[in-house]
Amino acid sequence: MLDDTIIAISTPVGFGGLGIVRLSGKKSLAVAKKIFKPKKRGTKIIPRRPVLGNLYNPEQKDYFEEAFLTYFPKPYTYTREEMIEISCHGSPVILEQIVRLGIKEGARHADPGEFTLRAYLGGRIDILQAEAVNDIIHAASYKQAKISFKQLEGSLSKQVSALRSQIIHLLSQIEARIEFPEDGLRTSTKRTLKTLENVVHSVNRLVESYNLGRTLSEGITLAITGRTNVGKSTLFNSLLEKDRAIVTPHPGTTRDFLRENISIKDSIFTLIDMAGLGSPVHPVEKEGIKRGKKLASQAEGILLLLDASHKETPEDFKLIKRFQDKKVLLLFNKTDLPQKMNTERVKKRAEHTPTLEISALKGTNLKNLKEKIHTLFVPDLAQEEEIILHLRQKLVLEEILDSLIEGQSLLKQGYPEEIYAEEIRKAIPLIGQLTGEIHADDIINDIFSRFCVGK
Ligand SMILES: Nc1nc2c(ncn2[C@@H]2O[C@H](COP(=O)(O)OP(=O)(O)OP(=O)(O)O)[C@@H](O)[C@H]2O)c(=O)[nH]1
Ligand SMILES: [Mg+2]
Repeated sequence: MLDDTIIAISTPVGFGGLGIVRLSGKKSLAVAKKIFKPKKRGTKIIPRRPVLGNLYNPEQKDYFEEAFLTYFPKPYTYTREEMIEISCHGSPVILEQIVRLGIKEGARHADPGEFTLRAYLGGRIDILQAEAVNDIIHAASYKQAKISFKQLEGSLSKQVSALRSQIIHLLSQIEARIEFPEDGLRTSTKRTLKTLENVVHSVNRLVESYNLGRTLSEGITLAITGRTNVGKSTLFNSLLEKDRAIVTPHPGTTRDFLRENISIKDSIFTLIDMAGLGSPVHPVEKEGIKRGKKLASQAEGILLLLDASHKETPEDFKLIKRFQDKKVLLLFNKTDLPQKMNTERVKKRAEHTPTLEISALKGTNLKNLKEKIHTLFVPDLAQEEEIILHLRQKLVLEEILDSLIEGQSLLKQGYPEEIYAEEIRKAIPLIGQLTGEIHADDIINDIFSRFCVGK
């Protein structure tokens, strides 16, 4: 499979200032030379230096576009193979023509992610780094992009490899005890247990970091909730800066939920507008409320809206209580109207819940609201902490954790070395699976099928 030469458009589908076609494989330069002619006859193609020329259609014996060609000789390329980049106008018609002609001249159309797959198969990056490539492209926030960049540079791979060394070291200690029980090599069980504890701790931290990783890569879900008519949909629209949800003066306007993304600073949030949590009059409203409650309970954060132009009611307190175990921002809305609500009393009942007075209709305090949403709901990252962004990685790490914990427990119960070493040893191939050193076709296919063609 690695014998052939692949070609694909690497820039997004559509019109653009520039478009890039890439080739990778032995015949890259030969294929490119058939369809690209330097402006100045006889110009030498020097590695890594763009050459200006014209694109040539060998079938019609005609030129059809101006382009830059850059030749990257192996092995210092993205794929570790010979590579060519053709950069021209971002016209889908022209880009597709280049690919078609390239195929005519002996290249094959690349599969999704095949350039990166080749980088992996060529040993330039491991699977963790390949996943990071795709994460950078699809980053939901600047923060996540930076994490992925570090992982592409190998930060996570290094940590995993340190983990493997620790486990191998531990196993060799145990094995020495098995083979030379009488020797001076005897390490105390206590010391083995201590090392094992450290390893368990670091694997566990990685597993737990996935919660944060998921939030960073998928965005943070915020449910806008409250009683009917308090201004949820108005706030939803104001935050989105578009007239997305229907707003009317009648309670029970929103029934189905709406979901839209906004970005605040470096992070993406998914806002959900939903039916007001009141006493339903209509069966549709009832269903809407049921769904709303479920969405609110699953959301990472709650924007709980109260109407400050009305006196507080027992239902308001009930809602505050319902969400007391969640991350809540309490919003007093309609502050442009004469205030009837005793906000101090409500704040007291809401205890430590942060609050803000706004007018969703007039846009008052919305800037502060965005600031507050960011500080409250975006998790803080310690710079040096590694974050897992993929469920796949988390699941393998959990299996590693299981085997280590099982070994730990057998050791504590006084089982012989052979028995608990066996459990700990199970972690080694799992680490190989995590980094892609152990090649499993279905996993590899699954990972690369999520890539764009041309990457
Ligand atoms: N004066 C004033 N009116 C507002 C404000 N926010 C919303 N309203 C009005 O309150 C009414 C209800 O607003 P919606 O945004 O539909 O309220 P909702 O909470 O989505 O209502 P349901 O979907 O029925 O639960 C509309 O007439 C809005 O114009 C505000 O900040 N100030
Ligand atoms: Mg509504």
